[in-house]
Amino acid sequence: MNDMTRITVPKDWETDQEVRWCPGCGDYAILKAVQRTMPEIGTPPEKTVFVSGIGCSSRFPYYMETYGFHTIHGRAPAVATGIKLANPELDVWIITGDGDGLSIGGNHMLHLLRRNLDCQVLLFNNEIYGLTKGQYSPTSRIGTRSPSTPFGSVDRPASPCGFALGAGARFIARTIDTAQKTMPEILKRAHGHKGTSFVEIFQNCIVYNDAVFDAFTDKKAAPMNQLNVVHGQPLVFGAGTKGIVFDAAAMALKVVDVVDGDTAGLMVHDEMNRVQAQLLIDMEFGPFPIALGVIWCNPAPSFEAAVVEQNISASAGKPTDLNALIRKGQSWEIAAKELHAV
Ligand SMILES: Cc1ncc(C[n+]2csc(CCOP(=O)(O)OP(=O)(O)O)c2C)c(N)n1
Ligand code: SF4
Repeated sequence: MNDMTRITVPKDWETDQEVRWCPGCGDYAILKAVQRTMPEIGTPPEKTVFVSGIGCSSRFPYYMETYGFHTIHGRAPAVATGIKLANPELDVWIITGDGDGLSIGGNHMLHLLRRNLDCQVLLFNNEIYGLTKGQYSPTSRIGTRSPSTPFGSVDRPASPCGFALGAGARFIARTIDTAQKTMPEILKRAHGHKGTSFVEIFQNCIVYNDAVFDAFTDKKAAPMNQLNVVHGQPLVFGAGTKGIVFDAAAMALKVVDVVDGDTAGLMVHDEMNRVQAQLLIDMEFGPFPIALGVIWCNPAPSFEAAVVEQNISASAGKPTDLNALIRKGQSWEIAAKELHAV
């Protein structure tokens, strides 16, 4: 994050590139939300970089009027790390998919998160490989039929937020592509957080995995199936009729009825509490709603800040003669020899 602010409007963040997603793809709504939020964030486009890997979602940098890198599969974290180390003043956003970020790029994502590079990761989770025509991904549910799992997948899916928490992320949030009202606030919180901010966005792939999130995104189903967590507020859903308590004997969460709006005894969201974050992320959908919003936020020193500080202290009072440094110790000159005629 930096303090170089300039007034912009959403149009300033749009490019002249033809947007090449399928009509109805959830990626459009995310692009719209990001372009609407950037003016509020205030960093000018020339101080902003979008970095992606490979996938439909990873086409995102083409559509943002900022610096951008469409890199190689799963390697956006490596490129983003280089950018931030070279110029810590830049705002760096990583765009990735469940395949790009958790299959081929899972290892890189792990190290980005544990290092805590100051950047924002937006992981578009559509539970499928969209670009390559619908193969199952690490987040596909058991039984997902796809070209690579014609009889239904048998392996248990990974939870992006669970992975991020385990890897040491210090900011974890979850939202939905169509959540145009609440997503900007989450993006602003992610940007304001110093360190890696991990945001999972449920994104509908209308072509290869349509309606997979309908159980909680459908307008009618949403109130009973979405738990919007707010720091310092009791965990309430179902239009105020249901709440979450911590059953100390079972060491587990439990859904209870809220009678006459009495929320006493309900668990209160504490985004700095890691155990609570784990419990919210692990809630089994069905018996429990899905937790959305900022689930975990507990800042820690960022990677690039530590590297910059170390470089400054290591070089303090030392000569800045590169030539002398190269010639110090193990270096020698090769005497010119006459070559044999061929
Ligand atoms: C080294 C390498 N391996 C495999 C591929 C093929 N490939 C391209 S995108 C992709 C998966 C994309 O899935 P996801 O990240 O979920 O993005 P989506 O298209 O769903 O947005 C794969 C396997 C590739 N481009 N490069
Ligand atoms: S294949 Fe799916 S994810 Fe890719 S652009 Fe089309 S709808 Fe979107």
